[in-house]
Amino acid sequence: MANLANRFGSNPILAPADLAPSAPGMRIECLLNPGVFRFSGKTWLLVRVAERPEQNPGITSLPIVGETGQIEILEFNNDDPKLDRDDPRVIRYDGREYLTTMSHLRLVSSTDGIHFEAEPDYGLLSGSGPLESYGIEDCRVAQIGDTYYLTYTQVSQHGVGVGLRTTQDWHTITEHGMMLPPHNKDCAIFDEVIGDKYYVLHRPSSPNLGGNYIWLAESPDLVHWGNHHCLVHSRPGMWDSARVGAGAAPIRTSEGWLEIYHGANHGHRYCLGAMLLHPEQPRRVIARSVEPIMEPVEPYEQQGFFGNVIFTNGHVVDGDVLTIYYGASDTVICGAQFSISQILDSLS
Ligand code: MAN
Repeated sequence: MANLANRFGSNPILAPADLAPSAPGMRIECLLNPGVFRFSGKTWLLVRVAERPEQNPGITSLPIVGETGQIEILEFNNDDPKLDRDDPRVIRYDGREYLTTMSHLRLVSSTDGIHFEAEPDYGLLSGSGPLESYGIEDCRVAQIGDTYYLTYTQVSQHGVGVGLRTTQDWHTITEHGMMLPPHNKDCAIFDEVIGDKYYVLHRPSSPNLGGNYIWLAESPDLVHWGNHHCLVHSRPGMWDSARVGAGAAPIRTSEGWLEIYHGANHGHRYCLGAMLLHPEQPRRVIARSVEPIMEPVEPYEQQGFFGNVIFTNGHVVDGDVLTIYYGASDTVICGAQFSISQILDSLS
């Protein structure tokens, strides 16, 4: 097992009880999958907060954003034969799918990168409009110049796509609508231009022919994305046999762009691996982890709302030290450090 992670001794660093629900009657079920950035001398997490109403016996209640923009609560009788509750994350009723929780994004900050506190002066980011009526999830934060680019999952009955918002001060946040249409998620913009182009990793799904693969696209202006190219597939029989998806923006190294990605097998076990992209031609994959660099082995990574999950979409880099923040079991937030040169060595 190629486990290269050095986990924080204080894991988990944030749990649902550490934050207040967004409204009376709501309960935070999960904190997960934070975007990460540095701003005003501190490390910040843009945490995904998944909530639902307090549950009553025999009834599944879930929130959606109604047409007027207000949160509405839907209720389903657990005995109803049309109700399928097999997956804790999604229910199916009469041919339609709903998320059991609704997610918004919340800012917390830290001076030491380990102890995080709520930032009540900064508003929370919620779903808005018909393409985000089931919430917003798993935001990557890229910084280009003094602008932060937020790419996140938009969820609604219309499908799962990638939304874009930008900000410079985290008080005024501009919405740019849907950047990549369904089905697409796990979208990470590179923090630097290569040649004269912006690049992005993304993860369209093509379930009938193809799969859940990581793609690369380019843009002259961060608005128009094209020249799509499929970078890596899931690999039959391996730890990433069912799905793969990018983490945060790739890290520039002396050997190329190092991307930490998640891979899951058909048992929904989510691990992390790495791949190395050519420094000038990022569509060339130079190397890829045969074994995961991090697997769910700690109790908090194996048990929770959805167990056996390590999912990262945010990190900070200090020289050779890569600090990732990750969602564990879709329930709590944790941290771990890696040596970048050790990851690169594991790829050769
Ligand atoms: C999907 C996403 C993630 C989540 C994992 C594991 O990839 O919804 O947000 O962490 O599944 O449930």
